[in-house]
Amino acid sequence: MTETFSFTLNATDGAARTGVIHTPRGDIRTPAFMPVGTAATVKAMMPESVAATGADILLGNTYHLMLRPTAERIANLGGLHRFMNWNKPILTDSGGFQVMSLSDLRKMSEEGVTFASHVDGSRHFLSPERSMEIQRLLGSDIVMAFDECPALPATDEAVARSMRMSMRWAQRSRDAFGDRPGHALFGIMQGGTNRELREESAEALRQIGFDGYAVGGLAVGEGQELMFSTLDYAPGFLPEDKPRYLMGVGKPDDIVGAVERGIDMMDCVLPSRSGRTGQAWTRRGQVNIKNARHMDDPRPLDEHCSCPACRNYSRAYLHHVFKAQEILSAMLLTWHNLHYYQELMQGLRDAIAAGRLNEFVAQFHALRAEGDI
Ligand code: PRF
Ligand code: ZN
Repeated sequence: MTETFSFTLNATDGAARTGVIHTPRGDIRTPAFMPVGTAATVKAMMPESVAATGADILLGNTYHLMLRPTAERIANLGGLHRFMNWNKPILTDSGGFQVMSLSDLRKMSEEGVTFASHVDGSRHFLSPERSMEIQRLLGSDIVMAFDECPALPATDEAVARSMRMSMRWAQRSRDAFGDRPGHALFGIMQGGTNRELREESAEALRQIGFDGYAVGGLAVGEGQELMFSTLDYAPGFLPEDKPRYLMGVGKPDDIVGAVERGIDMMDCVLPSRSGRTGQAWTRRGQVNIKNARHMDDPRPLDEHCSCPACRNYSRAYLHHVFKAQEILSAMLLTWHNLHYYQELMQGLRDAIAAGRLNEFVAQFHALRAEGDI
């Protein structure tokens, strides 16, 4: 195991890349999908089961953990890895994005943001400095800079003003993070769907210097077409020798399109959240297990899937436990969805390494077009 953080690029195919992020807590194979463990748990999954799906890294949230059980309590209990029994790498988001989407009574200034907790209404403050302190207390392996993510659509002027503040916050995040061997700090590019603003943001981040770079501010209501057209140029503004992380993405076809455009890491609640609402993701697209057509179906969800839900249970059973509101329903569907996502990432990594990503993507779309059988 290495004691430092580094990124090795192993192969490229067009704009797509495959490599390994080395951390003291283990390697992260890229392109990587990070399951979301918001409240120190990937909902409905034991951590060893998350690892069994093939995940090398989890995402945790500054916002949720600072409110409950608090970062100081987790630090006193030995840090987030020990607290939640996950010994592989953890990336933590910095909090600003969740403040804007979840909290009440927000008040934003150059200094930071004050807000009321969505849990109990208590008042809190987040700034670049406080976010770096919380992520240090949690023991996060990959720390995200504190930023602001404007909702789209927004005027160029509003996006530019917000992006420039995020770049000043990026410098403050860098200064507050300091030098922590083995831990990485990622900057977050903003700038909406405006090419000049993306370029300006990337240049500001490169000047500061980070261990990796995120593309923030996408998948916030602009639609897949605009997201992809932004990803046609935005990753290219970032250093080639550092990982590139697209935040909060996405559906399987979003992930494939992002990887084709040079993205190395992604996270999304979709596979875990869908697992709790009866939605399964398979090679043939989405399957709604609630549908009555599954009631008498003895076949597995996907006969080619090796996850426990597909190996040991019928569609009829998965339909039944969902309808009966059994906890096992969320467990099995979440496991399947995370397994499917990780298998997709392995397929992408193998295809890029073999220089046959185009074929892989064509097959991915062809099977989905056939639909569920
Ligand atoms: N910034 C941060 N977290 C995020 C985003 C962002 O822009 C997004 C945008 N899709 C998701 N999560 N800090
Ligand atoms: Zn399965």
